[in-house]
Amino acid sequence: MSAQLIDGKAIAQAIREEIRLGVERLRQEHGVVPGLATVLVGDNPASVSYVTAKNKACAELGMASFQHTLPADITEEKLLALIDQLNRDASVHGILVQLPLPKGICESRVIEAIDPRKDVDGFHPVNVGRLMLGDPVFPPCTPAGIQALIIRSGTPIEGAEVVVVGRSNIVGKPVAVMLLQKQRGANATVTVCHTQTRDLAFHTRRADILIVAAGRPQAITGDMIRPGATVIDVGVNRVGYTESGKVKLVGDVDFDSAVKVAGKITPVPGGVGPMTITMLMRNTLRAARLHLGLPLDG
Ligand code: L34
Repeated sequence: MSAQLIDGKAIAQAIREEIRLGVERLRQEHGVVPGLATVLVGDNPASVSYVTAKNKACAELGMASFQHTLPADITEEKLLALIDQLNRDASVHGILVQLPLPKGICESRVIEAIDPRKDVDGFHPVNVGRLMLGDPVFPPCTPAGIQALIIRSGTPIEGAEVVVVGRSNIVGKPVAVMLLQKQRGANATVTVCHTQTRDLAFHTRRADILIVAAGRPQAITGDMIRPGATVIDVGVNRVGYTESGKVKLVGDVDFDSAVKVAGKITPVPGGVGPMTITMLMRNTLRAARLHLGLPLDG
């Protein structure tokens, strides 16, 4: 038996079409075009490719994007000055500072400088707090994408045993909180594993839904997966080049062994990645609606 593939690209495309219609309606009814400012510091190849994809998605959905590319040796002061300028720019509804930032720049200080009403990543402490309380204005993009993938794959979340591998502020912690909430599309029993977990496989084998954001290539193998489980692979690791000279990507799950055991599984690429960008687009539309005082989902 081989697991059913969860096609993140196709699901992302379907959601993007809904967002495109929302953007079009906002333009017609209110004369406002949602605008996203992206800030890229340095030239990390993965970051360059993700930010490029984000700006391209804006164009495809009828949104404006303003790309700011800064040298890796920029001072924190100058970066903070740019953020201040974007906070005050009325054509900018969302601000995204691509992470990680170069050494010497304090990420938390930069994130806290973003106006929470424009924090489309949902990383500002105010937005993290709202997420914890169960009523986020900007659900963080990768966790929101994961939740949407699970729901659209037809896997029930209510009452399920969810195991998250990884406890980062970007993925592990927020996705655990989201799936724990007393809400539709959540209500799971959530376990969070990490580098100090004593017996990782003991936990992962109990999972109906296994979410892997370990940050380590192929950390989870088929023998660690419960037969029939839904497996969400959040990892995007660049591990050399294919024969045709393209970057070779692998996830945090060893796909070849996992696909034989899982019930449903996301591929890398084409799984969570496209969903992250889609949820950023949704949050940018929400930011524009917030700016206009409109209901966020509309
Ligand atoms: N501020 N920094 C901020 N916000 C984020 O939401 C991110 N993240 C993570 C890194 N830093 C961030 C992203 O955007 C990771 N991430 C991200 C976005 C898109 C993709 C992967 C990670 C993606 O589209 N992945 C494609 C393959 C792309 C490729 O060829 O490299 C995929 O199909 O998985």
